[in-house]
Amino acid sequence: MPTLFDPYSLKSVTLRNRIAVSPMCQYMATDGLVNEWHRTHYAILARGGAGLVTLEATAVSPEGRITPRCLGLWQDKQADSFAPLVETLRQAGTVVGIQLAHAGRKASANVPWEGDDHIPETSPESWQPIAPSAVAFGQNRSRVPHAMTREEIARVKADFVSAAERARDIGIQFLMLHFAHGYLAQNFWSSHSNHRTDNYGGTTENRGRFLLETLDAVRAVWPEHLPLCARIGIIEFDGKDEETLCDSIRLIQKMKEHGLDFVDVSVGFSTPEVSVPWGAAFMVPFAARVRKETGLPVATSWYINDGRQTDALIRNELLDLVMIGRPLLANPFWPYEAARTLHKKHASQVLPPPYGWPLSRYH
Ligand code: 531
Repeated sequence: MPTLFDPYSLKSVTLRNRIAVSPMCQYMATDGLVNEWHRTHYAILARGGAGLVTLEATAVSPEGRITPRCLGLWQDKQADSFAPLVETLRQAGTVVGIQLAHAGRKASANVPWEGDDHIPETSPESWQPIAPSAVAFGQNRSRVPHAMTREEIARVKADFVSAAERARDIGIQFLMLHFAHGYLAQNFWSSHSNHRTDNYGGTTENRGRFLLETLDAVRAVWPEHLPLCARIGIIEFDGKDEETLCDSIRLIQKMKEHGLDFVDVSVGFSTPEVSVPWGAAFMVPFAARVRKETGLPVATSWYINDGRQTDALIRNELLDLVMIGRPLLANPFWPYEAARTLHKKHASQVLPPPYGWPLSRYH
């Protein structure tokens, strides 16, 4: 029976424990470049003891940014800005992952604390979002996207590939494709946003085509010995949940055949008309079902913040990793706290020596 603090191996990568830092947008970049904010923020998280630090949603192209403040990997100079950060995190003993993203019809937004809505079209800061169909999300993202041509679909797949190559070349070891949260891939997958009549729309096979083709293209450049993961919105909470779940599980089974190694189970957020049953660990039963029905290892996130509960999720083999987000913003030393209280571990077993040695010596 594994515990939260047993190492976890996937392909050639071994995490020191089963705690993963969930990708969390910082919206602090300019021109997609890593800066002092990111270096400090991620170093604190890595030094707190997590086994995996997943860098936030990083855009594969300029129009794929959620906001003007998102990180990017569409240029070599952006990769250069990531490289020392990756090295710092590795030295702190964590495996470094990254979430590659294209925001689709939710792109060109103000950062959450400045409205979280689309930037007005008249502003020079805004740009034209693209999506499978010219259908707006609604509510705070009501700008109508441009319906992608087949050339644009091919170009975005190529952008995912170039960004994956850059991530590989700077030593990132865990790649997560952002196929959730109402961003571009989810726009293709969901009939809320995909009204296409060509072979990228209509049937579930057609709506899954962009996701599978992007996966194939990335897998071809992402080393076989390194884990390739996707965060997938498997349910919308829009009233058609069992159907969406079954379709999503079939898609994931296909993705497994196409080389996907790990699923981060999440919510679709494809339409504002939903009632999400927010509550402690509410996505765990869905993640466990994906795990059982696909045989792939899984993680999930959302309101998982109690150490004992988290340990139980791993011990009961419902999840393979836990993605912790906001609790780590409140307390980057959450892994140390959990290790101490649950497993009577010494600080030196979780923290880097300059913290672990003194804390282990004088309790
Ligand atoms: C979802 C979220 C909602 C409320 C609290 C935390 C997170 N996200 C998902 C994001 C961006 C912003 C909001 C991404 O998937 C990039």
